[in-house]
Amino acid sequence: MNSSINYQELAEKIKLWGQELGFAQVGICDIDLTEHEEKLQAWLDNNYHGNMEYMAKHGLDRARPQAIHPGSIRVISARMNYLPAEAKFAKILKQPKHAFVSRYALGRDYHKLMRKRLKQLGDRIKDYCQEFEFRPFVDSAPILERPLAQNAGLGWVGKHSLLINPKAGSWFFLGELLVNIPLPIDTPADNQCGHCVACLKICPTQAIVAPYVVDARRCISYLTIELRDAIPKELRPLMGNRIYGCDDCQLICPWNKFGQLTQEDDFSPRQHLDNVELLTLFAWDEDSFLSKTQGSPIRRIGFECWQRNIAVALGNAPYDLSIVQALKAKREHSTPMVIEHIDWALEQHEIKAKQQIIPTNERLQARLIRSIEKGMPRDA
Ligand code: B12
Ligand code: SF4
Repeated sequence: MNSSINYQELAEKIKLWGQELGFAQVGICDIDLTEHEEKLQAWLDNNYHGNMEYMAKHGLDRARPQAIHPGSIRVISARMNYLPAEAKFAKILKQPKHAFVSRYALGRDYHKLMRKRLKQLGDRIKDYCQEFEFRPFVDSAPILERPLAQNAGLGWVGKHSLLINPKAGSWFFLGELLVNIPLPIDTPADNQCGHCVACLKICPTQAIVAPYVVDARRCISYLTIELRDAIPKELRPLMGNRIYGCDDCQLICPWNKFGQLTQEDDFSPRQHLDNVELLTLFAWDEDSFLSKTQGSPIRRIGFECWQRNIAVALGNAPYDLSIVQALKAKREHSTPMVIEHIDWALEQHEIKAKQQIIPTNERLQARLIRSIEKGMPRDA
């Protein structure tokens, strides 16, 4: 290594450059994740990854950054806020005929944006230090990003398994550079969840099966984004109007009162996705879906899963003839998987329609019985 480089000074510069490039915070840690190996294996052994084959494929390499990028000895971990102004969470979650799209997915896909900035950060470091080698990652590598960020002092892994920062909550993405120079490392953040279990309690599908352990197969984020097959019937009613991702465990987290808004215009909502009716989105055909979701993370789930998710949300909406008509119309030219979800939604509306009629009938019957009784002789 080049002894003329003052790594302490360089580490300070890196943090400053990171902020100039739009990162809310940058920290540095070593690559040792051995303490996570056993738990990661247990998570995989329990099949908590469901159909996410890429999780099982890389196995314990996720806890071994050097296996992904040989020669790495440090990780530069960075976080970027994504919450747009006026997030309108509660408002939309309370309106069952509106679509709830997770707040991270309202605007431009973060992967490209963050990777580009991380590459710019890497290039700046390279200009300063010739022997510097790096590889930027944002979700793109099988690597435990949250434990690394915790070790780099960016926050702690909360009971919902997401990284929480004491001054910024959890509404941020993570990304990192694996690097080959001996930068000084930061102090890992302390866990401050305490006795709070609000996220475990609020989760609509009870996906947080124990503190710090998420069974992805139950998580609405997995069901709406990662799963390519039919959504298990027993979980559908619990999904409400959430058609892409879920924010509930973060919404309830008391640390998110310190949540910070994004500085990136690119994360601003597109296509009014922060406040749009389910029927408007259900009316999109495949061409509209592809053009309207250009550059958005939503595009990667594809039109079929998009329709599947909206069909479930429509099934969860209160009875409405226009919803029933839209479901029936779409049924004519949908794939078998979407048809199955549409049929489920129609069944829900049949049940709701009956429930609306039955109470009226019961009331009428009761009135009828009362009037008959009144007109009847005492000994009848
Ligand atoms: C796969 C994945 C998912 C899956 C699985 C979630 C999960 N918890 O693993 C699904 C699709 C469900 C998902 C959902 C979401 N995700 Co996601 N996801 C990932 C991804 C690609 C990999 C995560 C991973 O490695 N999981 C494997 C498991 C084993 O990891 P783990 O949960 O940390 O495992 C530990 C615990 O299980 C614990 N453990 C296990 N057993 C036991 C037992 C005991 C006693 C204890 C104490 C601990 C313990 O030890 C394990 C090892 O450390 C990361 C990016 C990355 N490369 O890290 C993004 C990432 C974690 N996701 C992210 C986001 C934003 C989300 C959502 C909020 C999106 C949304 N709004 O819908 C939700 C949140 C749901 C939730 N509560 O987790 C962000 C999180 C940012 C942050 N602030 O932390 C990341 C980092 C992406 C990014 N680059 O920004 N995600
Ligand atoms: S994202 Fe939603 S479904 Fe997934 S663990 Fe959090 S609250 Fe539960």
